[in-house]
Amino acid sequence: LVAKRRDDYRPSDFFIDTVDISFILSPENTEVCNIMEVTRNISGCDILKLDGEQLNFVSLMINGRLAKENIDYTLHENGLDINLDVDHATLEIKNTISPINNTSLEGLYYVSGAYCTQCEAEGFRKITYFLDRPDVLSKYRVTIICDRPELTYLLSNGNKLEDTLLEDGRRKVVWEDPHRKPAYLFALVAGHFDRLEDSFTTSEGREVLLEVFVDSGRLHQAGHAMSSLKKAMKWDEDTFGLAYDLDRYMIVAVDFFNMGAMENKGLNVFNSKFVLAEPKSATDEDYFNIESIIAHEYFHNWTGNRVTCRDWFQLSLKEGLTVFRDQRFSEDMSSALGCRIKQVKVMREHQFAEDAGPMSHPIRPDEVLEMNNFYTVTVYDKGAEVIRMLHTLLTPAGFRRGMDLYFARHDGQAVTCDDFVQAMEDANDANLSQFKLWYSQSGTPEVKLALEQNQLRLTQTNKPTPDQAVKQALYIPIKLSMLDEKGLEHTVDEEHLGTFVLSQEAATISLPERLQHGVPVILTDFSAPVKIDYQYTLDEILHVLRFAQSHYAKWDASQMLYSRLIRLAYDSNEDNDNDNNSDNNNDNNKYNAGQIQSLTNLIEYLEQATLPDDVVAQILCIPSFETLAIEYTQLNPSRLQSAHQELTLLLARTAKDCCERRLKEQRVLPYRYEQSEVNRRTLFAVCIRLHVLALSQEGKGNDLLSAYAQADNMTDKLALLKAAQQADINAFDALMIDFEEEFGHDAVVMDKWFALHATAPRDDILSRLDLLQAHSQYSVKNPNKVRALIGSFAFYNTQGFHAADGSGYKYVVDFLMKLDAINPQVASRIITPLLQMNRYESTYKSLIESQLSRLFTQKNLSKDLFEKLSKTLA
Ligand code: HT7
Ligand code: ZN
Repeated sequence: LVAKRRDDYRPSDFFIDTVDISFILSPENTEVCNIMEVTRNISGCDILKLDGEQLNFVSLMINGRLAKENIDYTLHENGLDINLDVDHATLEIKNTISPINNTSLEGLYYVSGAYCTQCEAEGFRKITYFLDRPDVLSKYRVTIICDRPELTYLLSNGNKLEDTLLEDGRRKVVWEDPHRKPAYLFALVAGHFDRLEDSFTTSEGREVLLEVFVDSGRLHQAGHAMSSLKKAMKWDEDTFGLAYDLDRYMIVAVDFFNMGAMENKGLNVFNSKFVLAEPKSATDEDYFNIESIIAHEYFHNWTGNRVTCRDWFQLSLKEGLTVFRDQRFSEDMSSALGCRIKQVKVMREHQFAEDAGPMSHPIRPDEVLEMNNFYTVTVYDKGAEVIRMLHTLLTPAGFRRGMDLYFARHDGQAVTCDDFVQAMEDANDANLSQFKLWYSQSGTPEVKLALEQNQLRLTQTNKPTPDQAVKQALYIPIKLSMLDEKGLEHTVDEEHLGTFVLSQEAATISLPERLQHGVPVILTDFSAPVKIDYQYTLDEILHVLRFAQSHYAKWDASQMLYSRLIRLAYDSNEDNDNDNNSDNNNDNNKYNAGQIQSLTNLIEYLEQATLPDDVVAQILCIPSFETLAIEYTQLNPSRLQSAHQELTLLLARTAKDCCERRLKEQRVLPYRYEQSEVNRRTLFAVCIRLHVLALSQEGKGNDLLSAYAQADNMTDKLALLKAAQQADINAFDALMIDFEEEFGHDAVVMDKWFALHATAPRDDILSRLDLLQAHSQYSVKNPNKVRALIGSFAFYNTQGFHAADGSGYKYVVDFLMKLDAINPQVASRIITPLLQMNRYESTYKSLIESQLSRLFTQKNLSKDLFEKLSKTLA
């Protein structure tokens, strides 16, 4: 197994100008006939090396002549080498594939009565022999022939040219895509669907037919996806001047899909959980995600499809940029603050951990063994943060100028991240050479802040990561201000724009006298993807909470306070672990009066301030276990879990009256997905959870069952279920039975049920997981089910997964041994929490290590797991 390196990029020896590909569909044996016009690109090259995997070769014709094996071509495990010493040729390749046996869900697969493709990154080579690389752009004509009349739709990219019933009763449909595209954007879907139709007239006057295809009986759940699509189309015209370029835009929702969605040209394929919604089955979060993912795939039409990646190392060119675009869209459509907090949580909970682990890589990786392993939070979310910094530094108008130039220069091309930054530089007459280090340097920078009499001193540290020993100083925009003793806020950067750029290892900012005892408000809005180190006292944190003007800064202060208190409890648990006589039961013992008072002060502030519901809700949320874990070395997960639980209980007691009052004040209206109602329900969810916890500590129950029965929507139902799961296990069991009775038939909703079971803190969790794997709705071949059950357990059931006897680790590894042979891509996602092995205390580390070593010796291990295990165990 040899990794590919970014530096080894060479242009393709040949191009494929046109593809005329026909499919005679059959689940066991689909016949593929692929006619290509090929042009030589590099003179002197006389072998055309086509990629091909898991294909049954039938025949090859070169310019109408039947080619002979070992004379005209050679076949090998990964493709077909054709001797071709000409500048142009027409090739006709026939092969067969077996979609029903394709459980990897990459290439063409057949499941639940429908055919579907997934070609990004390198799946087209599982359909036919091809130059399966993103810098080979071709025009496609696709013919689909099917002998099953019950498959109402035979779809592919572009415009439909023909739809005929053949004399033998088979149906033939022909599609043509006028835009040149890389093979990864090819799609074919054939199945029986219900169809929702609408239209959109673009700013250029094009009348576009919009179609959403869903499983039959689900049409009433497709409306939100359709209206999200129209909003996205309008937003991209208004914000970036980008209009749609085909007469038809199709979205198909399927139950079996490895990822969230795929931006195939004109024919997006979606995981059904990111399309289907109605109030009784989808939460506010589902509504939000659907809107943002529909937009994300739509935005790819320009950032990814019209201008694509030269090679897969450039993935962030399209993904970081498109995530940034969908984030801006969501900020405009809903609550900008709520969006930003969600984004920051993803960075702190997942991306920082990836950067600190064995898979650490820059947003533009240098070395890749299995490309599917690099669709990561680093490439996507840190990539979007890098684009966001450009947006901040160049201003929105400057950023737009850069985008305009990027499209003017590169429409129809396959380009690099450097090309993108060059357009930004040229359009703004800016020098971004140091900024570009963000593309090549991995790891999370730490910025230390010190208040030294008359100045603020900022120092950045970029620690070595497993992939890169040497680091350089980055160009870091830091939103920064100072609060004086009275709570007045002042800018302190030289230009007084509120953003200080730290471009060297260290820098100082001088402070006027009145600020020399002030309190810094730092990294507001998470202006750069860095960690901040400043030793606030608890009172200083409360000062920021009370007086900072930005709601983001207030929320961040609350998170600092909670993290600090959890650290205190963690350290005191360590003392107690070493002192067996101590009384561990009273949580208040972990804290002194001043520390308890800081929490009381926080609640008092919430009671007297008039903050919007969503801000209050966010401030009442303690950082997740995973977010906190990244701050610890030699982590003892069970001790951190106890410390987290202790603070949660203390917060529930402290906030009891506040939550009770806010719950009473709630004016419940029939469900509408509308921001003020979303904020109200978010606050309800947080308050009910804390309230039930507070009552359970007093030995009192809460009538969750009747509240659940009255809830008219899934958001409130799930809030009540989660409250019960954390505090009242009897009510939880009863509600889960009720839930299953009501929603047992709905695959998308049942994923929530599986996830709730998998994250329940109970001692018999492993036998529960066994039972759940035998449930009629569960299938190991369905990625949504695997993620909901085993993924949720591994990622979020801290107590069960980190059981001191190692049984949780063993359970997951046993499962991965089975899953890897079925679907390596999904196996490679589920393994993520185990990759953090080196950050745990030695007992936990060796328990994980022995399980991973066992997995590593498994026969026929996939490339996906091999790459991650070899780095982790190195
Ligand atoms: N470009 C698509 C995502 C995709 C993907 C995601 C995770 C693992 C493998 C993958 N192959 C393709 C969807 C998108 O980003 O819009
Ligand atoms: Zn994307």
